[in-house]
Amino acid sequence: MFKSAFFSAIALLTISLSACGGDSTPGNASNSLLDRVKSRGRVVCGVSGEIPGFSFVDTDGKYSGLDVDVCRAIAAALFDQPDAVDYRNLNAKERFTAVQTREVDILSRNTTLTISRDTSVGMAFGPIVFYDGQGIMVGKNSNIKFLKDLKDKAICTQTGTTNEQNLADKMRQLGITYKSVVFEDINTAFATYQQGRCSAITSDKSQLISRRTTLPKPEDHIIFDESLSQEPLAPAVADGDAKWADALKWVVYALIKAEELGITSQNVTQEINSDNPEIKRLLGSEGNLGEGMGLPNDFVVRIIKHVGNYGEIYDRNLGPKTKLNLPRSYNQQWTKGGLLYAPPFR
Ligand SMILES: N[C@@H](CCC(=O)N[C@@H](CS)C(=O)NCC(=O)O)C(=O)O
Repeated sequence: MFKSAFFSAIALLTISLSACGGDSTPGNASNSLLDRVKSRGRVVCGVSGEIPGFSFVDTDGKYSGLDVDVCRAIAAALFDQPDAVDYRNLNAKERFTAVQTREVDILSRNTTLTISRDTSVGMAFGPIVFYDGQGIMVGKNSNIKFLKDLKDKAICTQTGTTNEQNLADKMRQLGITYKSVVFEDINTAFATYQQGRCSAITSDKSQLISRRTTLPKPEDHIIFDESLSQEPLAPAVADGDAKWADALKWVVYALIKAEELGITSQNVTQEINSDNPEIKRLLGSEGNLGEGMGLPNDFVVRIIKHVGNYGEIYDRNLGPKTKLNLPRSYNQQWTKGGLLYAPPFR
């Protein structure tokens, strides 16, 4: 009698604890990529490598860009070493297989989050790192101003992208016939457009703006104001590994939250002593949010110290001092009218 009352009291306590506190479900510790990556000491990141501002490899083999900085943030969180990343260049067609076969630990490559990719292609997406839309680029002197002007013209795009599908949908909807010229390689796609063998090229607007900077005369090309679609770009990992997916998710949210709270690479070491409880939890000077997910408690300090917050990353790669000069627009914090919003670090 006493025994069963004792056990029901314990059970009740457990229920009430899990109702008010954190999730008490045990993680699958042994099987997670998080543990394997930690013991390997390096993270393998799939990127494009061909898109300045997002992921680009220069002639010295050095990678840079917003997508690259997501990889660096993971490495900073895990190893306190943002350069402990091995990059793999992946084109649009090969990217998902590379995640499924574990050739890469993370895909951080201008990839649009869609329902089918999330549910049947076997990806688990992290938070959106760039809100984009699909655009059309044409020669300035081409007299092509609207989609209808592309009737029966050739349009270049890349295979295995949402762009290829969106263009088909849009033109079918408008009843406009056109010639789809599809490439696996982005360089061939842009070279073909540049040689005038396509009247237009379509891709995410950020990519068009980025690649336009690499054309001999960028000013000779214009991008339609109109967007054909929404392209929310997000990093992803293989489905079925909640621990690894959580690490990616909260590393990205840390970048966003740090900007919201005014924590930068310049002030992060002072902010460790902040009186603000939210900052204390974020930076691990109070609580054990990091340890709870298999990361060091100061993982956010490591990230911000080495890589900066989202705003710093944006400015460095896409901001007014770069060739791309992309306005923040939707990619601004929610507190400033944008869509970036990180859930509480609690
Ligand atoms: N966001 C779109 C497009 C992504 C995409 O792969 N775009 C091409 C340009 S059209 C690209 O980035 N290619 C780079 C490469 O192949 O390295 C998607 O996820 O399908």
